This record gives sequence, C-alpha cells and structure tokens, in this order.
Amino acid sequence: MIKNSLKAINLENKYGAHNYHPLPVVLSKGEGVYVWDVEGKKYFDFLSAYSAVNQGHCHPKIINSLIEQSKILTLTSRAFYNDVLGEYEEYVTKYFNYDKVLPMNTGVEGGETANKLARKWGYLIKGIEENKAKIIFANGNFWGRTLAAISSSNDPLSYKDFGPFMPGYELVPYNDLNSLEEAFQDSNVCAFMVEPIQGEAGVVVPDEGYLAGVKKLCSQYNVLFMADEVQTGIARTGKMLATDYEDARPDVLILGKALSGGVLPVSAVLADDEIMMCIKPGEHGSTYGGNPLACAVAKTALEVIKDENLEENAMLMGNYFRKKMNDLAKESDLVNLIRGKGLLNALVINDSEDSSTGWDICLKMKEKGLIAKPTHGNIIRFAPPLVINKKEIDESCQIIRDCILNF
Ligand code: IF1
Repeated sequence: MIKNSLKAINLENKYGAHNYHPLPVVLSKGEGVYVWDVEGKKYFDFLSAYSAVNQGHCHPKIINSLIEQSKILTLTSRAFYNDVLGEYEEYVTKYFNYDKVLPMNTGVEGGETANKLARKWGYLIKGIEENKAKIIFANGNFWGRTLAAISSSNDPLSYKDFGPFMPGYELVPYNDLNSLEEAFQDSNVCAFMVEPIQGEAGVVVPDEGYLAGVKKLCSQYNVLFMADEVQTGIARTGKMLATDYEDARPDVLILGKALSGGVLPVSAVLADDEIMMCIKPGEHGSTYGGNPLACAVAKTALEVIKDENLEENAMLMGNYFRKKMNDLAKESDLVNLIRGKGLLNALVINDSEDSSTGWDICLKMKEKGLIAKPTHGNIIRFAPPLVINKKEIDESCQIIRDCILNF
C-alpha cells in the first residue's frame, strides 16, 4: 500500500462516518470491466457497484448523454413540465410493458414508493380498513437502509438499535409458497414484496416455479406481487428481468442501480393504471425524481442494454463462469458450491458464516488483480459488468482459481 492510497484511506477515516468497512483498495478510474487504483494497478471489477454498472464503467454513450443534457437543463422539479421526462416515461413504460412509471432516485426510494402505492391501493381498491394494511416480505430480504426498509429486515445488523419500527410488516420464509399462502389468509394483506433472487442474502436462487407460484397466490388472494429488481433487473441475471424466467409478471416493478449505468441515482416504480392511479397529485414525489439529467442518462443506459445484447451476454458468460467455478469446486474442498443466474453469482466457501475466510480470499484476489466483496463470512458475490467477454472470464477465473487453490 503506497502513500497515495494510505492518504485517501486516512482522509476517509478522519472525516467520513465509519458506516462501511471497505476492502483496502483506493480506486481512481473505471472503464468497462476494469478499475484502477491510485497507484495505477488494474483490476477486474467483480462487484459492479452491486450491479449498478451493468453497462461497464463510464460507458461512453451514457457519459455523452450526461454531458449533453447537463449543458441544457438538469433539474426543473415537478412543479413544471419539461421536454425530457415525458419521452423517458414513454420509453421506459414501453420497454418493460407497463402503463405508467413513477420516477425516483435511489433504490430504497423505489421500495418506499412501492410500499406507499400498495397501501393506497389496499385502501382505495381492495377496501382494507384505514391503517390496517399489511405488507409481507421474505426472510433474508434487503431493500435498503431507511427506517421502513430495516423494519422489514430480519438481519440484526440492519435493524438493531434503530427502533421503533414500521408497523404493518410481516415476514415469511423465502422460497416457501405454503407459508406465503398462510399469510395471505389475512384479508388486510395488500402486497408481497420480494427479490426474485435475494442479493445481499448471498445470491439465494429460489426453486423453479416459486415466482410463478407467488404470482398465482397473489392473483388468487388479491394481493399485489411487488418485485424488487433493483439488483436483479436490467439484464443482470441473463434476462431483462429475473421475473422473466417464469410466468411471473409483477403487479409492481421496482428498478434502480443499473437503470442509470452507475452514473447517477435513478430508480423507477412501474405499474398499470389501476394501481398507479391510486396516487393523486401532491401525494408523493421527490425534488430530483424524474429530473431531465436522470431521464437522459437512464434512456441511454437502457438503450445500451439492448444495443449491446447484454441480456444474452450475461446469460452466456454467466453459464460459462459457473461451469468454470464448478470445475474449481471439484478441485478444492474450500469451495462448497457456486450459485446464481446470468452474471449474478456467489461462491459458497466451506467455512462458517462468521468466518473471515471470504474476506481473506478477497484480499488475495485483490493482490492478483480482481476485486470482489463477501456478502457473508463464507459467501463471495461475483458480479462483473455484463460487457465482460470470454477472454476476460478466463483471466478472472484463473485469478480466482489461483487464490482458492493456494489459500
Ligand atoms: C449499501 C447490500 C446489495 C438492493 C435491493 C433495494 C436496494 C438495494 C435488492 C436499495 C441496495 C445496495 C445497498 C448498498 C450495498 C448494496 C447491497 F449489500 F447493501 F445489500 F446490493 F446487496 N433493493 N443494495 O440490493 O437501493 O437505496 O442502495 O439505491 O447499502 O451499501 P439503494
């Protein structure tokens, strides 16, 4: 660690809140699948800012949209109309096949918006008694850091000493349709919000048929199926949406992260009119929600996904990556298994959840030119930008293999 990195780390330690424990690497440049540290060392980025840079770091077309729009008009607030928002709204609703979009900024604001929409729909349409609406979540969920988001969490690291918590939230086991149906017996339930693959929980892929089963139960019990695709969406899992793997069209779709290609915070909630029109003028919004700069960037970020066939590339490169990791698992008793879809994968290490093995392996990989981060002591998430090619997968897997076999 040379002085430049140490200087940056010391500044963050001295002047920044200690709400993170970063890997000891100081990045100063990103391009495609690569990032560089302040000493000029090059790395494969296998975190992609938690799936926000699916299009690759600093994609030229997305950066160009940012630059061009930033010279013209960046923010009007929603007190007035502008000439960018409507075009983006038409583009994104047709792109995902929903009647309407409510534009927000961060992923958790998307989740909050979906929760408010569900409660509103519960009272106005389903006829639930005022202040009695319930939303069901799955154990292991993660949808952000607000007080509502942590109120639905069963991870003490997320909620401890942040109470009191949001009422009207209930948890059921993930990937368990019987428990979900049991919870739906309560007619006050207005929605079930769930990640199609649980990211922070360690890339937990539910059984085949789970998502279709959720959709069916939600229709049967008149409950909104709300898919949190903030991390799994935008081609990350080899399909445009992870819910595309089954007959499971969400009633409410939440997007974020790669919606802007990692350039600035853009999130969105999509739904059809019967649901979306429950929110009336003045009942919800945000200063920056749907700002012209964000709309210009997001439209290009979505165009890039299609123009560069990143869905298909994520599918092909993901299958190839898992095959190579399964070969590695046969050679090493340190590796239990690899799981995931498309380019959202995790390596489960043969050690306890509170061990430092995952972290130690990430430190070794960093030395060899690949950065990734464990989600738990024994689970390392591997999620490179979707623009990665076969040669880069080969080189990356060589680094992972060397570190695992020599650990
Ligand atoms: C951090 C985790 C991942 C998300 C899903 C909503 C949000 C997220 C499925 C909220 C955000 C981020 C938060 C970020 C690290 C990262 C993360 F480790 F925290 F849990 F990806 F797994 N739904 N996830 O994954 O979106 O408000 O952050 O824009 O808190 O450091 P956001």
